[in-house]
Amino acid sequence: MNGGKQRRIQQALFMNGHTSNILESMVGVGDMVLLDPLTEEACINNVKRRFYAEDIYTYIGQVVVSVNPYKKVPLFSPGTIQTYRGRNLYELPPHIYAIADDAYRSMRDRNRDQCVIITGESGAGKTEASKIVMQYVAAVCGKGEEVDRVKEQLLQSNPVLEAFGNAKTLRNDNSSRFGKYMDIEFDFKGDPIGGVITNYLLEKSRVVRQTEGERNFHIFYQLLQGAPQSLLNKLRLSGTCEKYGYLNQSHCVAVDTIDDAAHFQVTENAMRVIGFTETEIQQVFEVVTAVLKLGNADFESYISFNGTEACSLTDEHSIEEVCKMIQCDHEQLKQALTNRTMDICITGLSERVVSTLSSGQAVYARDAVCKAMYSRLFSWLVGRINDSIKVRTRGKKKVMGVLDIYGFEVFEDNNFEQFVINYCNEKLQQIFIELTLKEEQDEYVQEGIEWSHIDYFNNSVICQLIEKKNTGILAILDEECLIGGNASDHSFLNKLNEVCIRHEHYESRKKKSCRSDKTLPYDCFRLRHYAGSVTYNVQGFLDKNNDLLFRGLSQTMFSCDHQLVKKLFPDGNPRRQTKKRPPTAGTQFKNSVAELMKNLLAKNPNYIRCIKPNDVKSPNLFDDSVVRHQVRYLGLMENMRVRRAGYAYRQPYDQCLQRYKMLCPNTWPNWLGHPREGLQALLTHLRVKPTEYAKGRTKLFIRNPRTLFDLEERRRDKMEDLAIIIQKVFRGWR
Ligand code: AD9
Ligand code: MG
Repeated sequence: MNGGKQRRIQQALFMNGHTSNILESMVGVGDMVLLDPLTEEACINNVKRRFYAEDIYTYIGQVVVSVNPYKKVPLFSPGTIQTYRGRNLYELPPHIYAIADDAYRSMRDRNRDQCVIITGESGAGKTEASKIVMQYVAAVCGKGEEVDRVKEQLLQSNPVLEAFGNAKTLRNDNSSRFGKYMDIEFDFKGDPIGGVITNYLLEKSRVVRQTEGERNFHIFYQLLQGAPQSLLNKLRLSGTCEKYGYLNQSHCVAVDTIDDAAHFQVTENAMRVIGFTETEIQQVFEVVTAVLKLGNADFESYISFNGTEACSLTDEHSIEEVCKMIQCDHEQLKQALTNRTMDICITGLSERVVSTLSSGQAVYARDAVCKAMYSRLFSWLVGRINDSIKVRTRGKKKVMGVLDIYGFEVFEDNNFEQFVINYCNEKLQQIFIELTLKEEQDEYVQEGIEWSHIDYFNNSVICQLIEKKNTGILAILDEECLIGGNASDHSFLNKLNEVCIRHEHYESRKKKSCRSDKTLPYDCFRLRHYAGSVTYNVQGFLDKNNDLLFRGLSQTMFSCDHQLVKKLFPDGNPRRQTKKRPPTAGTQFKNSVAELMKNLLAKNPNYIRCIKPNDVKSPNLFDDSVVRHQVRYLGLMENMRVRRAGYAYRQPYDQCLQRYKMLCPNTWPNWLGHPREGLQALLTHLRVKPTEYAKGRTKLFIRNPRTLFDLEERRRDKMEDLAIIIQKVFRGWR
């Protein structure tokens, strides 16, 4: 290492409070490719030692492994951001800042669109990591009034979406109950000019039901605990959360780690920064309140004059406040909740038939409209944020995408929601395999580099089981939904068992109780996911996949004079009625995930693999078995082996020679022969050992990051020397 370089690094490390760098780490190794021996035990011990030393980040080549510290660690500050700014990846201790910097500069200087893919199970730290990436990028890119406004809007989208889309679960007090992909768009200088957020399937069943110990979405508690009295009066909200059926059933209202009242201020302020008008903010809270109050409507059954079961509101006044708030006709809403209107086609003629609902069916209808209202509000919020942050200038954009999607989930009782969440995680694992394990090995073969294959589990077989046309689980589910009539969750399971039973990742669990309440035997099936086996309870699969709202209810909502509610139910417009069935929830999800994969594959990926140190959210416990499980299913060992056996860096000959040609008198200023020979001359001149590199058909491969690091340093020194010479020449001219 030359003196200048060493000084610079020491200075940086000193500023950062670190005593070591990636290559000479005091606590374990910073890049696990350097582990010796390369075993699972060594890997776990390494991250464990680093976790206890508050070094939560470790690399595997360019992949960042991040262990959730469950406490504030002194790794994040404006000073540390400046330390990492413009540095090479291996110069400083591992950090998300380093990967964010590398991605940002690669986008800005080399015109390569980037994406940051953050994976890991629920509570592993994905959402926090995504915010750290965004904060870093906001801090290092340009400044100026307009740029600062855009940055602030992009950053403030987080608290709004978290308030409406996150909730306390048993796994995580701030669990994302929706998937989020955000493209941040930059101009040619690398200044942010806007962005686009795509949201994926909100877990809307949470609006009406939560498991014991979990909560509804944060915003309900924020509003009740934090809204000023004047707003509460306007919304006619009084009393505590316990008063509302949608909040009191899970016996969990206050959470130690959450200050709902303070968060309300943050949410409201963020909405203002993004550009929501006061009227819009008021309307949003009216919709939230309407959901809460409608949830308290109750029904009692009676037998109607023609002998069928019917029901009425237990308390006629219970929907009065809701109707006033959303400006809805009281009688129409009452009718829509207690009756169902259907157009039945008899001998070619369409006839309208009205049937009464039992109290159970009315509760179902009430819950359905509340779920629809809330989830559509959420999508509207995303759309509204996008309107504010959308790029208004023309011209070529550079893009950096950040993906933070719900992590792999296994509960005691797993439903349709867990099924789609876990499917999405399978797909993400699939691109990780495609891009880091498979592609890397394929490239060595293509380039003719000597290579012994490393085995890994390719989960495409599980993705196929779920998404295959006609015979995949989602297709079978859709088929059952289309049949209507006698189709049920049970008949769906029968079909699954017929078609999938021989699949090595499918197991029938028919007639076995799979609920914690063992008195209720429900039908289940079990999938062997890449991350572990999960038993799914099929109850509700058809209903959730169908995702249909009785037409009377959507029409009632459309007929409201409340501007926002009306906007949320365009399907209730009698003039827009179509006979065409909307795609099912499963199919919509599958299509949007396919779109996401296409989008990610078109960009240069950067990975953050998040690990949860224990299952009890403790900052002082590193549970080996909990971590071992994650190390296995994240495929970290395979990742290390491929990386170790392979080469850290590769570049086409011509580009590589262009970058380093000034380091050798034979190649500077121009090399007239083949770039491959030019590079050979350069490497010989620099005395790089032949074991350190390999020459492929079109690219040069460099084995060790240190070699690359050294080349970069020499280049930087040379550029400084050249700059001084040029300055002198200019001065001489003057
Ligand atoms: V889920 O799939 O949305 O349920 P995530 O997103 O993986 O999950 P999240 O980022 O929400 O997990 O982290 C869970 C909690 O761990 C946070 O609320 C913090 O309390 C804690 N955490 C995570 N990362 C950090 C960190 N870098 N520093 C301090 C952290 N605390
Ligand atoms: Mg999250």
